[in-house]
Amino acid sequence: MTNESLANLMTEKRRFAPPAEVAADANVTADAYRAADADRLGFWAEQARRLHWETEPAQTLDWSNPPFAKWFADGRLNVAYNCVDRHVLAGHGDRVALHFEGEPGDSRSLTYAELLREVSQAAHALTELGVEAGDRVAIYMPMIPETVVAMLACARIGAPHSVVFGAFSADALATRIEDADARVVITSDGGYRRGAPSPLKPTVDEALTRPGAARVRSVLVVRRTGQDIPWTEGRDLWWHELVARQPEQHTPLAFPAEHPLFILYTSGTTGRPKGILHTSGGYLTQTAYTHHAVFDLKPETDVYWCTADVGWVTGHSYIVYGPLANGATGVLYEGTPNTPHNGRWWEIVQKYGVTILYTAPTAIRTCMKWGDDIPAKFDLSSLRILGSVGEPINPEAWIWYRKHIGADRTPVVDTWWQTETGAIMISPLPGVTVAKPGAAQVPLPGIAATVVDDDGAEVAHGSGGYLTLTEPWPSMLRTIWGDDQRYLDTYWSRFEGKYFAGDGAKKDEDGDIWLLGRVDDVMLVSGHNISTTEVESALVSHPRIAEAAVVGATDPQTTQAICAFVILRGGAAEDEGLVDELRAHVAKELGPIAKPKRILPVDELPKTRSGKIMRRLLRDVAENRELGDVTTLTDSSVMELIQAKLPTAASED
Ligand code: 6R9
Repeated sequence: MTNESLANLMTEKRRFAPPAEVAADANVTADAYRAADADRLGFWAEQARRLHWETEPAQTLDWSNPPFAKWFADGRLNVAYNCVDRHVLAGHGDRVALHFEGEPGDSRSLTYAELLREVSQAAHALTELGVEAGDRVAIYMPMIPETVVAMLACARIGAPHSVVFGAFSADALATRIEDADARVVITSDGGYRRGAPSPLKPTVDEALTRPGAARVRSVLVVRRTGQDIPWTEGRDLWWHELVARQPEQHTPLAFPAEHPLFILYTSGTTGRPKGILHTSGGYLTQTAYTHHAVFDLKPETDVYWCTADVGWVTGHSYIVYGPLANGATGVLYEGTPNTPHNGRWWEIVQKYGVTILYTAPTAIRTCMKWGDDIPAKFDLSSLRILGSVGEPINPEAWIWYRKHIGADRTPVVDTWWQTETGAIMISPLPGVTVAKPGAAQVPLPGIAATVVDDDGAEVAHGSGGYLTLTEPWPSMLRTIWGDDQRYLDTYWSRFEGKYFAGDGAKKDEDGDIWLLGRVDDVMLVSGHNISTTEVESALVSHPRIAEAAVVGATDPQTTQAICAFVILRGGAAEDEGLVDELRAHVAKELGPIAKPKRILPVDELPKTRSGKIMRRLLRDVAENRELGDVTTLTDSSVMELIQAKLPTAASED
């Protein structure tokens, strides 16, 4: 794959140097790059010392059987002890670990001492249910403190958890329970979403009727909404009954660094979902280090909020493990950004004095759509660092984020990583990097990444290709659960000796990395490769457009034709000239070849809960096919609305 141009992504020429006050007091300076370049493994061995090891590791990396890595293999530690106990023992028991904000407005702040008590009791409860080290536990929960407690309780007793998104269907849940052979499920009666209680337990009940999930023997249920729920005596147990009667002290055992910590499923393009396996010591080292470095976390004073769902890897690494390993004070919000009003997030920032905010480009663009006046009503002056993750952030949204949320003052860090990488890999450092809006820019210290061509050769500056990782890293996936061959085939077979991430990227003239989206999404138009990211970015740079999703639909003349689905900015009205105006705008930004054949204004785009646009479904619509699997959509009615609009609004040449 080559990319024809990056004209639009790179038209934003402004550069943002780190603010003097951030640079002066930054956790990590440019020295970190030098140290890691001089001795990569020594650098990671040093980072591992952030953790408490029951047995200090003498080995750093064992790469004798690539690509099966072992990091810190002779070290022993307990992950939950590192995230909770040691902060209490260091005298920080009264520090808030989590400010929980329920969607209906209820709130609860949990200190590290309280978290320790709850995690200890939950660990005893799981043991009482017969869970032993190595046994898998499925967690199907809303965004409430008990979810974090449940994850840490599993970690404490060495039982790998498999968190399944609370929005997944009974079938999706059943397949994941079966693949991991989980015998215990932790869930809740429900959670609050969009102003109403939304049930979860009935979905678990349904999942457990599937033959593959029939071996589950216990379902532990947190009471959150108080709804009436079906109950199976002998199998179902209330959390508040079982957990609350357990002893408040629990002695954690140390496990080898390579002991499995969790499995997290990502949907493969075909068939069975892939259970990404992460282990303990390397994962915790890199999540803790990156959280410290990329967000410049000062645990005594910062209030850190990652808006991701805990069922996404971002929730695992940057709500739970990284921040808690660092003794951070975090915010956990249960609901949607627009319940009961479009300013709910900013109200939360104001209420808790949030200093670091980590969210997804799609959320930022949604806020752009709602209008600048909404965040302007709140006091956001506490914010000092903003982060982005999940998709390429187009320069327009980057600038908006910095200006309207960050008072034109805060650094914005665009962090590239994946479920498979476990932790952030490519990102600016807020006190070091001169930021380029729209680019993730540089591999973090200790990380080796590059862009290669079809033959696996590194591309020259100014060229595009495939993003690859060229050296093992501590938080890398260890395998696909139960399927080493699929691990080899999926990630290590395309380029000899390199991990291929599935993303297209370009190196600019300075060697900085710009992400261009999944290579599967690249369009082929009359012999030219065009990235969906670039056309989307060009569309969003038009003042009337808030969001855009672009797909290539099969076309008899041009191989693929560019189809764009756009959402108008708050207040902008759809008129006859709009589609022509947008096509002309893209032609001007990127060249006539990138001009969309069809542009369809819509009210919403199909997205997963982690905020990724499901282009696959839009392609189905654009090609008049029946829709594929919609179970991972946040809101499946979106597709019906889009389909209903299709025939009339399309613009043809
Ligand atoms: C953490 C997470 C991974 C895919 C990844 C890429 C896209 C994530 C990005 C980004 C451009 C960024 N992605 N962060 N693309 N810039 N800063 O998102 O994990 O859900 O596994 O998705 O997301 O395409 O390959 P996951």
